[in-house]
Amino acid sequence: MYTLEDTICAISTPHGVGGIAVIRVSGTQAVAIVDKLFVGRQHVAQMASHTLAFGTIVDDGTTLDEVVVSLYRAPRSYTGDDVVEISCHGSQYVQQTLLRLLVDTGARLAKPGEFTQRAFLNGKLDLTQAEAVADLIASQSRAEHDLAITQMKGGVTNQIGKLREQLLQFTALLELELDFADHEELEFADRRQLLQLVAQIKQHLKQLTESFTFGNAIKNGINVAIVGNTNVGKSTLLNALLADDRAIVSDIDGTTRDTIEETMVIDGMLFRFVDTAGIRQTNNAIENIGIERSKQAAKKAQVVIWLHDINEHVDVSAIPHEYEFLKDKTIIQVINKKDLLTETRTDTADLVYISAKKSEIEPLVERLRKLANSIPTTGVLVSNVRHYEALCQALEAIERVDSGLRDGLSGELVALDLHDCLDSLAKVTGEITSQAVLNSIFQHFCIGK
Ligand SMILES: Nc1nc2c(ncn2[C@@H]2O[C@H](COP(=O)(O)OP(=O)(O)OP(=O)(O)O)[C@@H](O)[C@H]2O)c(=O)[nH]1
Ligand SMILES: [Mg+2]
Repeated sequence: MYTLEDTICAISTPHGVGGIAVIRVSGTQAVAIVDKLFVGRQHVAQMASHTLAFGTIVDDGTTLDEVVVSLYRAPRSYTGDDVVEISCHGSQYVQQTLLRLLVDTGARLAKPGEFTQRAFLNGKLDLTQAEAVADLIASQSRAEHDLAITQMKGGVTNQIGKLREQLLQFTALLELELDFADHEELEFADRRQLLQLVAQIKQHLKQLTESFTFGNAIKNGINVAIVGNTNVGKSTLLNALLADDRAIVSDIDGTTRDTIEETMVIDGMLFRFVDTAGIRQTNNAIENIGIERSKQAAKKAQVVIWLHDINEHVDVSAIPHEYEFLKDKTIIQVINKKDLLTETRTDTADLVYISAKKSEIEPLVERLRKLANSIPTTGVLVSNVRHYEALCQALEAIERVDSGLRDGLSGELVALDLHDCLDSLAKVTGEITSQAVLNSIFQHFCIGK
């Protein structure tokens, strides 16, 4: 579907009106095409690479706009092709006309992510770095941003490189054994050494796959479900957290029917709060659908805020039977409407008191802050499902190598599993890939990147 021969173009800045807009042209004909439209002190073809020139874009003898062109000669450009970027004024008319002129002159409209895909195909980036570009563009929190930058700088690639080194060392030892299979008395690579090396690789792969829990939380946000009986103030709490009148609040039981999800960044970490329908026995079919959705939201959440009304008899150990599945999640037990409290209470349980209505929610926010800070954000964390799945396959393969060695499996068979492991790692960086995988990755990019 994609070819490297075409010269492609797209508006790289957001759609709409702006101060300036940047239109990017990449390919062997980029310079020639722009030169047919650009009038400056010199032709683009005569410009030195990595320089700018001021001039006008002329359409049929009339000036369309005054622009600045930047030239990046292959291979020292983002895509690895010749790239010309035209900075024009951000009028939609100018942008669209310029794009049409480029197409009329021989360029083709770029598909989503096609510039980055070219960078990958031209060997400027590996696949993890290309994916990091999309993650960086989509990042909403500091942690997400840091994760993308580490990956873009080759964090994951370096880890894979280390693993591959260990694996090659292992293969060399194993092959030495294979070469001398006729001389059983010769033991070049003793089993202990091989097993030690396998243990190291396994440990390394385990660390990487386990880091996905954190990486995923950073990338997709920490899901927090606000759950509790009707009328305890769940929607009021969501509004207080967002400092916005997002959800409908009323003293009628069963006000919230559908789940409402909103995001917020606390201490650099993205949180996804889900307000849910209050739990109660009801014959109302629609409300029951809402209650079922509350359960689903709680199932998906990593953290549950279990909210109680201060006048409710609170038995925090008594999570309703049908919510048993919450056992393994982080549950924060919160007592709301503390403004209604007249006497002081001494609780043994770990309860957080708030007044959502009065926006006195600091003790709860403090808990969330602690949670945000407990998530490691430095070092290499796997945050991409595709990487996670390939690393899990690599881990499975190395576990087979391990048990194969212990069970005295022949060297050739062990080598097969070893190659499986190497192949899985190569899938992460994109050394082994298919057009279908590439399409599924790049279709999620924006046009112009
Ligand atoms: N005094 C007091 N009232 C509160 C507080 N928080 C919420 N309320 C009131 O409690 C009532 C119910 O609030 P909601 O936020 O709609 O409760 P909910 O848990 O979302 O209820 P459902 O959607 O029906 O499950 C409203 O009248 C709120 O004004 C609080 O901190 N103090
Ligand atoms: Mg509600």
